[in-house]
Amino acid sequence: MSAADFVSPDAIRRQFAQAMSRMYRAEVPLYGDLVDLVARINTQVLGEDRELAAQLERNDGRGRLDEERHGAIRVGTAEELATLRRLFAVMGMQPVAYYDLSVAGVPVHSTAFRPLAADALAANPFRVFTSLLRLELIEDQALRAQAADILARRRIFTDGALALIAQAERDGGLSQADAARFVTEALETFRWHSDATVALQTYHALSAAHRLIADVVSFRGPHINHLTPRTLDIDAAQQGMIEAGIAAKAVIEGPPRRACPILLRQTSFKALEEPVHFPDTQGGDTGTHTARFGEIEQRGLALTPKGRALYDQLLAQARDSDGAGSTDSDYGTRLRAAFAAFPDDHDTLRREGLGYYRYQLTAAGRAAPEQVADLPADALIAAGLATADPIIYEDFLPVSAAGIFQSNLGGGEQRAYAAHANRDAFEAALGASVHDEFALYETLQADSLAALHG
Ligand code: OOG
Ligand code: NI
Repeated sequence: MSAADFVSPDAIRRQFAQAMSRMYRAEVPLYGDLVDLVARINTQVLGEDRELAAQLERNDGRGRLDEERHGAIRVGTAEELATLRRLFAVMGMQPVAYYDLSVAGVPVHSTAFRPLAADALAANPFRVFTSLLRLELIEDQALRAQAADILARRRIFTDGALALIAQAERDGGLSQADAARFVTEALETFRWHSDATVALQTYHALSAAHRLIADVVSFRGPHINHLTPRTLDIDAAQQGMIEAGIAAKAVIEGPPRRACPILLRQTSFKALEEPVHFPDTQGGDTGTHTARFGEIEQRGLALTPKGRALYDQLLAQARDSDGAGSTDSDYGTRLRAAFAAFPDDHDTLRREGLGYYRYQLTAAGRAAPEQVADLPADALIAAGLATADPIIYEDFLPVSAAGIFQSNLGGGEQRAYAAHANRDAFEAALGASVHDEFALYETLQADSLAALHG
């Protein structure tokens, strides 16, 4: 078979994202309600905000919006993580960024698998936030050994999926028929299983160490725990959730509402309490487990390291001003007050080097190549010959992620682990290094600048 007969990784990713969405809709009907709510709000926003609609069109952003999702999973071993890396690579998804959640009391570290190139993101930006459990953070040695033993024995991939991954690696791609089989086989890894693999007592012991440990260790595989549509107005979405009687999280994670959205804002509904059958409780008691929830996000401008440092500083200021964290009722006020120091118009954000922008010639610019040739980007923009649109943030935020984890674990597990970030250990487990997100945005911006005079 020649390369021309292979399906593109983008097409496989789209099929997989759609299959995952169908599966999750059937498993968690409230997710379907969120998708419908977001679609309604996005249509309304685009009808009212012509400028935003034009900007999305200019940047190939309209088509992807209706399908855009991210999901999240948690795995237990290096081998599981490394095999996931190979599985996602078949769909053109690469690990980007390292997130340390231990500082927020969650015993995992993470990356996100996602497409890298502008055209691949436009085709389908599906991403999966993927966390690896840090067993070394379980203090009880016997429990740690037991968890490691359970994890070592499970197999989270089907034989068919493993064979097709190897085939794709060997041949450089998959045919249409094999891609369809790959999607079906890969989906099995992410399915929910209401049968636990451990005794109820073990589940309780793991849960007492940390509820997340029980979630990872007690089941056959890394069930997808949420799937998140992207809204253009998260405040409207939050309001819509409340009006629909959905138990929304109290606080929207991330920056406050702004004229120029930056990075990522997220809200979620609490995890469902689901019946679980334990192998030692025949016909009798079943237990419950909370793992799966719904989330909505709004994405904005990707920030440069300088912009990100300012964001981190202002967020810390809002959270720490009286040691109150993000859960009290004044938090919204403090957050808005702190972010008054973050410029909120695109000219200033761009000129001060706080965010990444995509440059393009306007129709007038394309019609006047000789005029364009002599002018730098700023002059082209001033003359109406070029536009600079925000490059959208495609990644995640560790403080927000910790907030999402916490609100879905219940209980007061805010205690930070003494452990530090351990990116080297994560990359050793992954079997690859993670891409630097700033370098990716920098390249997108530089390519667009080069194309102005190309
Ligand atoms: C992942 C939570 C992080 C996000 O959007 O920040 C996340 C998890 O609960 O496994 O999905
Ligand atoms: Ni999420």
